[in-house]
Amino acid sequence: MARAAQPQDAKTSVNAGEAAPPVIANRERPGEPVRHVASKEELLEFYRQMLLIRRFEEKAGQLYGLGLIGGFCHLYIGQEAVAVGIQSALEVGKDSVITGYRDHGHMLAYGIDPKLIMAELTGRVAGISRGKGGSMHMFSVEHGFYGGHGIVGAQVSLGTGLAFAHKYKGDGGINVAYFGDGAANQGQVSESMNMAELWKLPIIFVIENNQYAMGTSVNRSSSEDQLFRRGESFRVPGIQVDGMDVLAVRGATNTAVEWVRAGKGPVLLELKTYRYRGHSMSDPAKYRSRDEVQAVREKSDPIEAAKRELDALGVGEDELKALDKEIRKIVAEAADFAEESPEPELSDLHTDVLVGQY
Ligand SMILES: Cc1ncc(C[n+]2csc(CCOP(=O)(O)OP(=O)(O)O)c2C)c(N)n1
Ligand SMILES: [Mg+2]
Repeated sequence: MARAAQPQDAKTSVNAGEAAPPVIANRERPGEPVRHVASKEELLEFYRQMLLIRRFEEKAGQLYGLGLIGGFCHLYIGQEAVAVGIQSALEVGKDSVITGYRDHGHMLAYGIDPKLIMAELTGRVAGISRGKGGSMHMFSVEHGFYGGHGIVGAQVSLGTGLAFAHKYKGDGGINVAYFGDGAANQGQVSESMNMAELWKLPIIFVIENNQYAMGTSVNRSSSEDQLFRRGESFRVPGIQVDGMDVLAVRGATNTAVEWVRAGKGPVLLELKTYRYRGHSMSDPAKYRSRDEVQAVREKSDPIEAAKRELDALGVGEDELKALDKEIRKIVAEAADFAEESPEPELSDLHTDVLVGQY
């Protein structure tokens, strides 16, 4: 029989709403996350990164419209605070990251050169995966960025494998595996959580709950739509976070990182966020109203929220305008670079497919 929710149930959740997770007796859980306290400089840097992602994605949308980007292209506009808040808490080169096809923002937030990412989108040889991965399949082993994956949910099992490797090698790294609300219903995600908790693997499972999986809303597809509870039957603690607030994201990530790095096993973060654009560039978005999108933009935009906080910290409009100008220049240069770089040679068709010879 279901038990009534207790006040202490909401302890590990932010914005948990009325629903609260059951308490598991005598079990240590990560502490209650607190909103990250950022200096002016740090918040300005988060703002800069979020704006870079937004302007980059707007430009990618334009290049797609011009026919310069082929295949699928999934934009990250609206979700910027998630990648920036989480990636900023990781150690590049020590930790590993893996995500789905909506991956441009994660790479940018990890400090990867926008030119190399844009050239990958246009399928040019100067791209980070030599123009052969495209929007959905970008990689940078140097940064510990293991893609970019098109099979929904598959990155979660692969991320669990990366976490196993961190533990096996004893390199002190952790893995962050990002996936969507739709992917959260994949069987392999549950299998991965079970194994990760059993073996106390150093992994943070990150559900980017942008409310939709293609045209299906989370409430239509999920019997339990409070996705931070998805790990409960495997004893994976879950934290629900306002994914439109970069400092809330960073605060929850701090808590999760501390727990996971200490060898206590996985944590599940559910980031409540929203995508402003269609699922991909070819989505007419008939499953939701314009008013719904507009309302989120007006009330919860992560960049506007950071701007208001910067204003309160004394950062003037002029400084932010200059920053926007600088970012537009970086993005324009990336687009020029991506258009001018040559396509791969035909002889490259069979290279980089297998790591070794068989
Ligand atoms: C195994 C598998 N099933 C179906 C698809 C088709 N598909 C691509 S994206 C997608 C929706 C996934 O939504 P979500 O996990 O919420 O991620 P989001 O696109 O919102 O970031 C589906 C069903 C796929 N690529 N792989
Ligand atoms: Mg989704």
